[in-house]
Amino acid sequence: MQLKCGQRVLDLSRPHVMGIVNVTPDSFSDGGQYNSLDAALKRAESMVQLGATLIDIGGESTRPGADEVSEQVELDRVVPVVEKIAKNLDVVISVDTSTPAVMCESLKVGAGLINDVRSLSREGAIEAVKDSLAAVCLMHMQGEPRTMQNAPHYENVTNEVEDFLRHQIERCVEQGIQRERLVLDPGFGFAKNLEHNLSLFKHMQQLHSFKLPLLVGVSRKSMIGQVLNKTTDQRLIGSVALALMAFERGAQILRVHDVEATMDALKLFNAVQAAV
Ligand code: PT1
Repeated sequence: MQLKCGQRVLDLSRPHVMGIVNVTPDSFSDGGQYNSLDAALKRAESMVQLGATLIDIGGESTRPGADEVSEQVELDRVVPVVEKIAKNLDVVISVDTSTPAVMCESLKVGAGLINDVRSLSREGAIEAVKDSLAAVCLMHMQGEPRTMQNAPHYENVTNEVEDFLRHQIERCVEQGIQRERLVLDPGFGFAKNLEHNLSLFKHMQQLHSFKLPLLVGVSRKSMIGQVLNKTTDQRLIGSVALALMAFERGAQILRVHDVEATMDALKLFNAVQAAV
């Protein structure tokens, strides 16, 4: 399986690590140290050297409780970073945004994947990506980041995530986005309590029914903190463990803060698999 991301192609017969570069001043786990242009480029460069084949750039925090930012603020934060990384590095640039104007401007300067935690639900989002060659990640969430953790409820979380994604795929295809451009994400930590997250993780393989690539983001999230009773800066080992388990369950793209540690785990996994 292959995924076209603008001018680049990802070979999905092997796993891909997507390095997170937050360009928010309040970034939940890197303390917002990388909000200047050169710092973002440096961070991305080091991630690419360590093996990341995608860099995910986000200018709006979507962690639980986070407020939305204005379109202009998001444009100012994200687009110059996308342009700079596109000019300097050989990597697929993913843009973590729900804002149509940010999608449009990012695509013009070299974005290869639009990663929208709101699954292109904002007015004009489908139109913004439709006529590009970029891939699109559709993710499961209920409600909005600011309030999504207020008593989320499911009868069967995996079935409901599957139904939601089926609906989003159909909506996108009907409106002119080719199915081959889509990537799916269960949305760990988005309107889900610990029990929901663990059950969804366990049964993630069910989402392969769509025969579309799966992207998983669990890096440093509170589900790890809740099981291990650890703060965000103590979640590296748990993050790597879950990333490897996601890969075992067929996830092709792993969205992580810690590229080197994740790559080490994947390399060991592959070394064992390649043995006779
Ligand atoms: C994700 C994701 C994302 N996560 C995709 N994009 C975030 N495609 C941002 C917590 O529980 O999983 N997939 N973009 C970050 N969001 C969260 C959510 C961060 C929950 C932290 C938590 O701690």
